Amino acid sequence: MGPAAALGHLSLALGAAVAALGSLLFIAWRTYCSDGARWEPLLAAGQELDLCMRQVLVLGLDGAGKSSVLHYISSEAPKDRTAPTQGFNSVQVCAEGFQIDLLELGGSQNLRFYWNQYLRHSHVLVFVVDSADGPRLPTARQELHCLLAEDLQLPLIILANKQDKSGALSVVELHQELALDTLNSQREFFLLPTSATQAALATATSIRHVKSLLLELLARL
Ligand SMILES: Nc1nc2c(ncn2[C@@H]2O[C@H](COP(=O)(O)OP(=O)(O)OP(=O)(O)O)[C@@H](O)[C@H]2O)c(=O)[nH]1
Ligand SMILES: [Mg+2]
Repeated sequence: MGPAAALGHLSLALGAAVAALGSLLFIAWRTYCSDGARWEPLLAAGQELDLCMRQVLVLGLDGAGKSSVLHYISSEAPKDRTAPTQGFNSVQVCAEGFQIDLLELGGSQNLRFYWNQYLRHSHVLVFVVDSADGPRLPTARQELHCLLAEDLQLPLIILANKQDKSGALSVVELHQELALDTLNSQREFFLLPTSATQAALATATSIRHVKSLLLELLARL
């Protein structure tokens, strides 16, 4: 085995170890000290008992904007800087009788291997796409369809993110690029244009729409 191949194996092994450690830390965190950001209304202590717990899985290639979208959903503000997610990133919000755990798994190639393991614990899948990253759309399409083949019913929200960028594909173009016409007819799916920027707060690309759609979908389950 050449040095390049050995390095490749080493980086894969390291990625797997980081992901496994991340999962363990997540479980420990959830068990002992869960206290994430809250969606309105804020709750008094003990009120959590009345809430329905729902998990939303947030996936997509690295750099698509998953962490930015989650930050925006929980705080209604854009994030100045985001670092690539190593392992997972979780945000908890409460709204309309639900406690919603939004769980992002990092999108780098070595972490995608673990994505499908979280599908069966989730109530909705949110798949974030960088609409301006044309060269990687085929990879996004392939990863999305692999996931969907694993679970035929999970409701799906695709976010056509970074609509503020020049050259961003429209939702119509993305519908075609992602081959959404081939999805099984029983699958409920939505394709929303988004932009995780302050300027988008008052526009049709607002992430606020994602919040209301999520609540609507979760209420139906
Ligand atoms: N212009 C623009 N930039 C965005 C938008 N959303 C995210 N970004 C930027 O894109 C970069 C990557 O965003 P992240 O949120 O870290 O991406 P991610 O999907 O979480 O990536 P991984 O954690 O590596 O899987 C950051 O520099 C963000 O500021 C958007 O809607 N518009
Ligand atoms: Mg991230």
